[in-house]
Amino acid sequence: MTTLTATETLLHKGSGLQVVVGLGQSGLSVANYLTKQGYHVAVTDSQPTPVLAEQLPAAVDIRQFGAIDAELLQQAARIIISPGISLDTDAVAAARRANIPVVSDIQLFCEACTVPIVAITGSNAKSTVTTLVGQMAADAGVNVGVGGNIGVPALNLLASSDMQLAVLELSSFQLETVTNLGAQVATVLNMSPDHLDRHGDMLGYHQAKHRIFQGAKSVVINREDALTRPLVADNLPRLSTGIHAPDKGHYGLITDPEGQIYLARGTERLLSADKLQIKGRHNLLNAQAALALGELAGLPLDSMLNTLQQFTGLEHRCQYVATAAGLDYFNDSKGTNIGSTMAAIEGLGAVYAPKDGKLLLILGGQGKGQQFGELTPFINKYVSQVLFIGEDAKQIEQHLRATKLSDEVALHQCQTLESAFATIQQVTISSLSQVQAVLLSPACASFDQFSGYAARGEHFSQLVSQLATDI
Ligand code: UMA
Ligand code: ADP
Repeated sequence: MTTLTATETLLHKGSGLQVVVGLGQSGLSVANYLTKQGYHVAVTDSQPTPVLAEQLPAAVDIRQFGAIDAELLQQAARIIISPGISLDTDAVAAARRANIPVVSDIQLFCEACTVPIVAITGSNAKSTVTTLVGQMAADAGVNVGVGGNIGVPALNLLASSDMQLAVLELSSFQLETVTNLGAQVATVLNMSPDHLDRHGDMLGYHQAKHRIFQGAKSVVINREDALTRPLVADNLPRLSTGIHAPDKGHYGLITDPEGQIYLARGTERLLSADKLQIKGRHNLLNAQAALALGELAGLPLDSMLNTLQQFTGLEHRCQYVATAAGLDYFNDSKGTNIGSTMAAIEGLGAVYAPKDGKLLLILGGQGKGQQFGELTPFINKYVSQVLFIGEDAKQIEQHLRATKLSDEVALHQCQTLESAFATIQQVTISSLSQVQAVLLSPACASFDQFSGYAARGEHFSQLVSQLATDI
C-alpha cells in the first residue's frame, strides 16, 4: 500500500468525515484502509455489539452501534456502504437525497489499485471462475491477488506491494455503487433472476451487474445469454464463449463424429472435455470463461490448460458426498437461485437419465422473490420427487403447482433437512420412484435456518454420513 506524506495525511483529515456503514468483513477492511490513509473515520452498524468492533483501529473514534445512525450519515463527506446494506435503507436514502456520495469498498479499491483487474460477475459461477483464473495466474508465475465477494475484502489485497494482477469476484450489491471500475477485462458470466427483493426487478439487477463494464479495456461475453452482452464500443477487444463451434479466435465446443466434446478456440481443439475434473455443460462454459479472461489478462494458453486439468472444483457446488442404500447424494448448497439449480438438475439429470434414473430434489429456504415455476420444465424432465424445506417452502410448492408440473412428480413438505431425510427413506423404498440420486440444490438463500450455504451443505453432508453409518 502506498504511504502518504505528512502533508497528504493532513489533506485527507481535512477532507471530511468518512462514514463506514456496516461493520462486517468489508466494513472492517474499509475502516483499516481509510485510517491508514489518514482519514477521519466513523463506523455505524445496526447491531448493538458487532463482533468485529474489537478489531477496529483505535483511530476510529466515532462508533455508533444499535442502529444505523441517520444523523451521523448526514455529517459525512462520504459514505462507504457495506454490500449487504440496501441503498434504500432509510438513513442511507436520506443521505443520498442530501447529495452525500455513497460508494462501496470496491470503489476505493479500484481508485487505489495500480495493477490490471480481472472483474467477474454473474448470477452463478462467479466463485468457480474467479478461483480458476486466480489459480491460472498463480500457476503461470504471476503474483495474483484474489478477492471481493469471494470472501477476502478487495482492499485487503492492497497490503501486498508486489501484487501484479487482481482477480475480483463482484456481486450486484458491490457493483451498484461502483463507477468507472476500469478493469483490464470484465465479464458478466450469465444472468438469471436473483436478489430481486433487493434490486426490485430484472432490469434493476441487470443495471447493477453491467456497471462492471464501465471503463473496461476488454470484455468476455457468453453467446448463450444475451443479457451478458455489454453496451460498449464495437472496437473494444472482446472474446466470446458458448456451447457451439466458435468463430475464429473465440471459445466454444467442438464435437467430433464419435461424439467426443472438445474445448476449442476457433477451429483449434484445446482439450477433450473428459480431461476436466469439473463436470457438466455449465462447467464447460466456466472453463471457457476462465480461458478467455486469462487470455485477455495476458496469461499463456498452455499453462492455463494445465491448470484447468488439475482443478477439482469448489465445495458445495454439485459436490458428490457419498452413496448410501444405493442412492448417490450431491451437495449443491451453493445453488442459491433458480439459475444454479437449473444447471445442477440438467447437469446431474443428464448423467442418470440414460440409466432410467431420476433425481430427488431438495428445494427451499428464503426465496428472494424468484418465480420458481421456471424450474418446472427441468423438474419434469429429470426429477421424480421434490422435497421442500425452509421459510418459503409452501410458496415454492404453489409456484410449481401453478405451472405445467407433470403428474409423475411427487411433492412433499418437510420443513427441515432432518425431516427431509426421513421422507427420503419413505419415498425411495419403492423402485417406482426411480430415484437414483439425491440433490440438495435449494435455489434459495439459507439464512432462515443456517448461518450460510456452507453450514447448510455441511449439515446435509453430516446427515448423509449418518445414513452411511446407520446402514
Ligand atoms: N448490517 C447493518 N444493517 C443492515 C444489514 C447489515 O448494520 O441492514 C451490518 C451487519 O450487522 C453486519 C454487517 O452489516 O455487521 C455485514 O455487512 P455485509 O452483509 O455487507 O457483509 P460483509 O461481512 O461485509 O461481507 C461482504 C459480502 N456480504 C454480502 O454481500 C451480504 C460478502 O459476500 C463478501 O465476501 C465480503 O463482503 C467481502 O467482500 C458474501 C455474500 O453472501 C459471501 N454475498 C452475496 C452472494 O454471494 O450472494 C452477495
Ligand atoms: P457464485 O459465486 O456466482 O455463486 P459458484 O461458482 O459458487 O458461483 O456456483 C454457485 C452455483 O452455481 C453452484 O450451485 C454451481 O453448481 C452453479 N453453477 C456453476 N456454474 C454455473 C453456470 N455456468 N451456470 C449456472 N449455474 C452454475
